[in-house]
Amino acid sequence: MTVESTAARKPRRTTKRAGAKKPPDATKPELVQLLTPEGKRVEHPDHSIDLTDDELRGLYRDMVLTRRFDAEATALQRQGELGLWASLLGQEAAQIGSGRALRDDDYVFPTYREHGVAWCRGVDPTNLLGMFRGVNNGGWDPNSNNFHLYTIVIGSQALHATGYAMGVAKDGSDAAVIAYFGDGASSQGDVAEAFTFSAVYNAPVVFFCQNNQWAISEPTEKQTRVPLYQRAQGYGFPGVRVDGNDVLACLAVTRSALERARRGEGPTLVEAFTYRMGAHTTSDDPTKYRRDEEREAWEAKDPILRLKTYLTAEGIADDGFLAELDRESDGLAQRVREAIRLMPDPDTMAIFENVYADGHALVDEERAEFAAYQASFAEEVS
Ligand SMILES: Cc1ncc(C[n+]2csc(CCOP(=O)(O)OP(=O)(O)O)c2C)c(N)n1
Ligand SMILES: [Mg+2]
Repeated sequence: MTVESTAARKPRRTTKRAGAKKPPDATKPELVQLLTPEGKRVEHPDHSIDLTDDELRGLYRDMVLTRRFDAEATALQRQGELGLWASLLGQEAAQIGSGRALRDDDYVFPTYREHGVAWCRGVDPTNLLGMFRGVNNGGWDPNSNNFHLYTIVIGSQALHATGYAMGVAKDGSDAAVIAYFGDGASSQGDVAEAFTFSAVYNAPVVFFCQNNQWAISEPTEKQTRVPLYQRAQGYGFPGVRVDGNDVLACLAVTRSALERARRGEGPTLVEAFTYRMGAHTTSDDPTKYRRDEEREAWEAKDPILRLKTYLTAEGIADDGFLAELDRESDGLAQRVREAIRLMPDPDTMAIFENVYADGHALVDEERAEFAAYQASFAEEVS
């Protein structure tokens, strides 16, 4: 066979247009990345970003302060000041990138780990602590910052966000809504229903799934056979996987998903591929179900370190800026410690108080049962 005859039998290749997209390969998940783990800026054909030095330093500052606040909260739980804490360690870029993509009039429906998004919305961090101490009714006024209350019932806020987004569209506003949930939540029926409703009603909502690889002790392999972002295709809206440890990519991808929602083109699923570097909560011990090497591999992709490397290499952040940020970080830690020492102890009977406006027989029964249970301890001690 001659070279010519082989060539003649090959299918004709079309001329490659500049910017022409390759069809997605379901076996190879794409990952939008604009900043590599080594701190190098790279470009992506569909997502670009152009930020001022001030904005870049701002993203770094947000991530550093959020991590410091989170570390302080974990320590406060260990010191008996909080009943529980769910750390966001490792997920700072996913939360700050997406949080800074939002407009003030957009509305956020978080799960329980979105301390970085709360920070971006201007929710006072001490309110988060009050909620985990059990001394405020939910934590904050959702409408003050368009940041809904933390939602412990896994996946339910995807439906709340969808309904809210349908309402926003009916009002004729161009605000968008974002729902945060995890890889584990993606298996919930509520999330599937939210995907269906938002798609058929073209709701202006962004589903921001932080795939931190674990749902307590269940790995992502137990949630899905396909990369999570590909699920969107079956519902008829786009899905995109972004490097969740790359704050620039998270900002760019969330911005374009929000813009799409504003244009009335409906929902987008963003899968932020990241890692929960800490325990699920302070009640959990991850050494029981995952290997240290896994965490070490993700530490090399640390979201804060890679931005620091980039900013210092480019001369965007100097020693003076970093030293000032250290001081600000210490100040924040001191402020939250002082605030929590002023908070009262939780009233364990208070959980029965704000369930129904007019009371309820079942709640009364439960209150009485719990009071008797507590009294039984008092008798044992005396
Ligand atoms: C409806 C419901 N089922 C089970 C639980 C118990 N639960 C609390 S957190 C969690 C895992 C959630 O994992 P994921 O969605 O990946 O979020 P992550 O905690 O990793 O951020 C489960 C099963 C719950 N809170 N609500
Ligand atoms: Mg998870």
